[in-house]
Amino acid sequence: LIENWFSERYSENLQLSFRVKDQLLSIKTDYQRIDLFETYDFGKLLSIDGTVQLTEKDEYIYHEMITMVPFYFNKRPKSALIIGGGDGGAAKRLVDLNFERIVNVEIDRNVVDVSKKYFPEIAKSFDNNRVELIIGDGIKYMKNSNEKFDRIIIDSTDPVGPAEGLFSKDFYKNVSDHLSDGGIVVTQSGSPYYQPEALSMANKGMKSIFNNVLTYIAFIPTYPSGLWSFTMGSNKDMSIRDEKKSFGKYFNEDVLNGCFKLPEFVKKLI
Ligand code: AG3
Repeated sequence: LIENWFSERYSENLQLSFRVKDQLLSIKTDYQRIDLFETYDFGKLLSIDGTVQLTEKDEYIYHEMITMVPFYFNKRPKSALIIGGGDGGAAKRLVDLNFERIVNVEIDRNVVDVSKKYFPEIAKSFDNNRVELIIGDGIKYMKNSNEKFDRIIIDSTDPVGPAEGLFSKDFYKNVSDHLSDGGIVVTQSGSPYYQPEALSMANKGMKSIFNNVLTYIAFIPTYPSGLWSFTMGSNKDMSIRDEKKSFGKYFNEDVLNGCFKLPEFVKKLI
């Protein structure tokens, strides 16, 4: 009996394996390798360069947390820029949160095409008339545009390869120039357990540019260690506004209030 498995390697000695029914796609693009699997436990799974990006079953956790947490801070935001996020999962949540203008800059057209084909429920956000999809380099886009946004969401891969620059101080300076008054940037900042340098890099970079920086965590079963971090920054104070909170499948008001309570080893990284 032959069984097929997809594994993401976390270290020399540890990997997470998903038993798969089928491999639906494997392509090498100008930027990265993209694989698509039909798994037993998590539905379709998209991986980039061997790392899990999203699965049908648990994508809601990451996408709710990267959009809904910063949404409830400060004045109600109306415009957002997403860097990365070519699957459309972040854009979808912003549409649901009634953002009026959403610009999504994804470097690799293939990520969008693959998502449209295999995750149509998620990628349909790109058909919404409030969403503008731009295929291009987020770093260049920031340099050439002078539009300001209420939220900037950096939905990147790990800080190796094409996404490395998205964790740098220079990039955060550009981000800062594109935030409206009281605007907030948020980035995924890796697994505090397996990628402590990603969290430290995001924090250090943001603290050198922004007056206020906050880190929060979520449980994401298909990412390294399951414990995932996000880091947000602003030049203004950040506080949760008084408004009735809606909830998702993971996000609710308790999660919003609790996700900033960090374990000691995580605090030491920031
Ligand atoms: N963005 C990337 C999460 C990084 C996952 N890293 C890993 N598995 N080593 C998620 C893309 C979803 N829009």
